Amino acid sequence: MIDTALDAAIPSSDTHPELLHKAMRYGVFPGGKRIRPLLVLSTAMMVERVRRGDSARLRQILERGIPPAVAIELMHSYSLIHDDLPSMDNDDFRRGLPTVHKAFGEAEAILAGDALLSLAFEVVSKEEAYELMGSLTSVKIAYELASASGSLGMVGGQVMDISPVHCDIGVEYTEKMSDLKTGALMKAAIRCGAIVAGASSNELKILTRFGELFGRAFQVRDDILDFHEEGLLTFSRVLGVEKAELYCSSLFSSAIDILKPYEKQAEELLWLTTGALGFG
Ligand code: GRG
Repeated sequence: MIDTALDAAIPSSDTHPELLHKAMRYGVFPGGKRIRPLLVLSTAMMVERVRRGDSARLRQILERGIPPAVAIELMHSYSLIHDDLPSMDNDDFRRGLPTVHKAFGEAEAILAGDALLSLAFEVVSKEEAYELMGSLTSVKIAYELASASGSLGMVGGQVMDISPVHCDIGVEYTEKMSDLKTGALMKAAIRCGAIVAGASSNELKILTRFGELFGRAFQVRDDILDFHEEGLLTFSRVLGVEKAELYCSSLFSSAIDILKPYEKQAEELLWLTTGALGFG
């Protein structure tokens, strides 16, 4: 569902300007794990099940969740394209393929990222989307995306990551950086799922806390897996791999504890959390 909707959202490779659309598609397909859109949809299903949860309603909720799910993956794809650029991480490969700037040139990669970011907002605010989600929900989703990705969110975290660091930088800095760079978009994915399914303010609060724990644990897990990569600001470096593993387990347990009262109603979210955080 997610890939079909992503494919429909991005202009075809033979639409002018062809090279730009090819580069945008190259950054999105075949893609990675699609964790953020899965977070949107799994959270929306949980909230709907708590409310009523008959299968017709669940199908409707999944449909409503598609615009935010697509938008968040477009935003994630833009961030990875820009993160790989020579002025940032300077990576030649991503997901086993040459990075977008290696395949299409730096200027085209910058512009493909820019266009994917704009497209994310187009997807959640066009008529089709606000008719499906309701116009107030559409505005709320746009706000979640904007605030999570800006200077107080993902871009702010990226700035912390690339700024010259001192050797005494510790856990607190790494936590703040990770919460912004990686966590903000994950938390937004969960909040978007909750909002699109009409969560109460208490449910939104609970799920926001879950999102914070998920995002932090995801970054700790990623740092443990990437231990051998260059870079000072990773949890496995500031804590040591053993402590980082314990930290990841404790964040995972706290996240699961939040979902436990929901049991079967949170089935997909429990499955996704266990797998994505490496406890499957
Ligand atoms: C350039 C504005 C800007 C932001 C970049 C997200 C990010 C900020 C940088 C990515 C650097 C990185 C590898 C961070 C570790 C956590 C992370 C976001 C990993 C990649 O996410 P996955 O595992 O990727 O969901 P896939 O390939 O599955 O889509």
